[in-house]
Amino acid sequence: MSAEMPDLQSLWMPFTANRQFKAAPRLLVSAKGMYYTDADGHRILDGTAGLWCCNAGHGREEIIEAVHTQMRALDYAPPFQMGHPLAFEAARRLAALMPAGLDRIFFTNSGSESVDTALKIALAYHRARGEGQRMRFIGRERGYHGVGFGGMSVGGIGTNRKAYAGNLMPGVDHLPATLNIAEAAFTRGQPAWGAHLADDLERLLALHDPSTVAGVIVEPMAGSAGVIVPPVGYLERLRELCTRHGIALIFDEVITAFGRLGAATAAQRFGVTPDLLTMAKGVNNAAIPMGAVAVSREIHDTIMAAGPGNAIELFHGYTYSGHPAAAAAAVATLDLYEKEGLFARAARLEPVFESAVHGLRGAPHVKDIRNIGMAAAIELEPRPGQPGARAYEAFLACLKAGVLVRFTGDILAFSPPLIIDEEQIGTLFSVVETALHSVD
Ligand code: PXG
Ligand code: PLP
Repeated sequence: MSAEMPDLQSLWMPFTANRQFKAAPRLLVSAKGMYYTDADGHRILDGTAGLWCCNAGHGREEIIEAVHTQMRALDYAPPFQMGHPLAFEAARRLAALMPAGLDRIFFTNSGSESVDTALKIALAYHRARGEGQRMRFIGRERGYHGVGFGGMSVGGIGTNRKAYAGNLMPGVDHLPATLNIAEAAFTRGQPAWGAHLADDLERLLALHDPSTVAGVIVEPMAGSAGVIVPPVGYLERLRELCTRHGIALIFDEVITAFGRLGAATAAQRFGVTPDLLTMAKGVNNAAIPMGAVAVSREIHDTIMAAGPGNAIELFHGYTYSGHPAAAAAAVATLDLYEKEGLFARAARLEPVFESAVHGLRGAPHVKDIRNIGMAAAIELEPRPGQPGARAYEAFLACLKAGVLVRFTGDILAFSPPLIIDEEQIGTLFSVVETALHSVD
């Protein structure tokens, strides 16, 4: 190793096989544009935009400069009962990007906090309008909504819930996942099969009584579970049922917002507007931790109208809500997205990306390929008795060949920065193809 190896023992790494990692560490030491550099000095093409978050690519001078300038002027200001101009400006800019009507912005520091915030706002809204009996939430199997107790409860990934099962939020039920490889393998974009799965919401509402349900939360495209694209008509049906029964529809757009699907949000791509929309990651290119919730006027104004004018309307917030450095990075990032037309670029490159990933149909072990926008997944047949081993080995082979991909279970996922070019898309998938040929 050229860079000195740090002592690895003190750090308990998140969502990581710590013992396996520490036996053979993989350290990134710098990044610029589409590439990371590892501790050995190798250049690595970023096929994942970090963790679905560096949508404008790495080391963007405009963001670095904005953060520096802000830190020199004002390092921190309390967000409770005080304010600073850039938080307001970041909110104004975000509001302008959101679907029409979702123009009130609450800042958090992560996707997990955004989800817990959205759930709390939904409860507070119903209470403020005299419907405090609405306490249930409906999530979806295979959904990922972060790791807070709220998000974990509405989430639908068994491994994330198992150890905590006895203390999850009460009053939560789940819709079925929409992925069905038998019915819709190798679908390009939205599957034609599966809109009827939204009818399960009607069944759950009949079971619990709709007047007890506060909110329905889904990822418009499930990212963590391996790029599960909504069937044609599915989100529309959820919207219709929530509207009919006075239930808040929450889209968790922590991954899908900021161009991943070729539009500012998945809501805009699919033409379905939720009542609350959670985001994080791409909000400021992941330069500084930040998340946000976009809230409808109706929900915001209902909560604002409750109580006397000197009362705190919502008993919720974080020490770092709208942190000056994060807000500066957000404004600079939104400028970059706009100046470089990165959402439109993602839409333009989608067909190239789609045909490149589907070109791996027929490669060894490939069981399904799915994609939308600049997101795609290749699901592998698990090696008998060793679930996850194939995808892990393929991930390692890609890394060795200079390409970073994401693996989860036996799924490889791809979500490059939106600045990727056609040649780099070609390199990404040819490396993956070679890697698949190299694993048993
Ligand atoms: N909701 C959604 C839809 C997410 O994708 C979160 C909430 C939580 O965000 P924070 O910032 O608290 O991590 C996420 C995060 C992966 C992967 O590779 C995905 C996420 C995080 C880490 C890895 O699938 N999504
Ligand atoms: N725990 C303690 C003891 C605290 O004092 C605070 C905030 O003041 C928190 C947790 C919450 O921290 P944050 O606002 O960063 O979420």
